[in-house]
Amino acid sequence: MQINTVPGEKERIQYQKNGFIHLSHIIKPDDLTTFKKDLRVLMDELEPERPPLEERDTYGRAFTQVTNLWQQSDVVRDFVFNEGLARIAAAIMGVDSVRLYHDQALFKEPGGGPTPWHVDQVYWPLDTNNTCTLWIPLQDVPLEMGALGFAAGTHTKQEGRDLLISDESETFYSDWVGNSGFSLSQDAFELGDISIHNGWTVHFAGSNRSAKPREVMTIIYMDAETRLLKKPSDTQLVDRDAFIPGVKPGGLADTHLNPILYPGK
Ligand SMILES: O=C(O)CCC(=O)C(=O)O
Repeated sequence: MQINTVPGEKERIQYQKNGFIHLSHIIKPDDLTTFKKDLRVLMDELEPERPPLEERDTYGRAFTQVTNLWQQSDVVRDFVFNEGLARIAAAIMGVDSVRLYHDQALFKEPGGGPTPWHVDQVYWPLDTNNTCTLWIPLQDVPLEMGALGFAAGTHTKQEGRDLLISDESETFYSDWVGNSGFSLSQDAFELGDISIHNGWTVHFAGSNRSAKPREVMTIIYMDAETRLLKKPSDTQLVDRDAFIPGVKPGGLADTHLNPILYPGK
């Protein structure tokens, strides 16, 4: 998969100001359609058996989530380790070099519920603000299929930073964002578009009111110099054990699960 676009200064400044950016026509649609077929086969093997939608809680209705798929398949490994995508992450954050934190597939089935307003980094034991997620839809995502939406500028604020994804985070952030004058952005995605958001940006996704699954692959990067927080929370220690195993608080996040993806070797 050949990625030729590198965000410039204008995009970097926009990202730094808003905490997110939508980039159009980054990946060739054919590459994504081929990847989607392989990922679907893998997800069918790995997806946990799940109760019907109406019996799940809010988080469970939002999506099916499987992490670090790159360890399961060479096709996914090639996708996640793509240097062009990692170069976009480095350029938009304005850092020299990025590592993998982890990947995850997020599939929102037809009828799947909204993804509550939340911030990602509450889960991450990372002592840096230079983290970002590339959100890569594997088909067009019109608004009614559950496009991602962001509250611009919230990545610099401290409010609600202890709230995990839940009905509580939804209530808190929808009130706060609604009453504090942040501008909201929720755009449809064409196949080939991606968005990038900072780990502290407040965001959500709508429910999937279409008849098709909304299949999305995400790659989460961090500045290659990232260290673990000196005092991670219990929740963050769960992520540490899964994604940066064995590293002590304060240590460099550089296990075999966190290769430097840009610059490549
Ligand atoms: O895809 C979704 O529904 C939510 C994605 C999200 O919150 C994220 O990637 O941080």
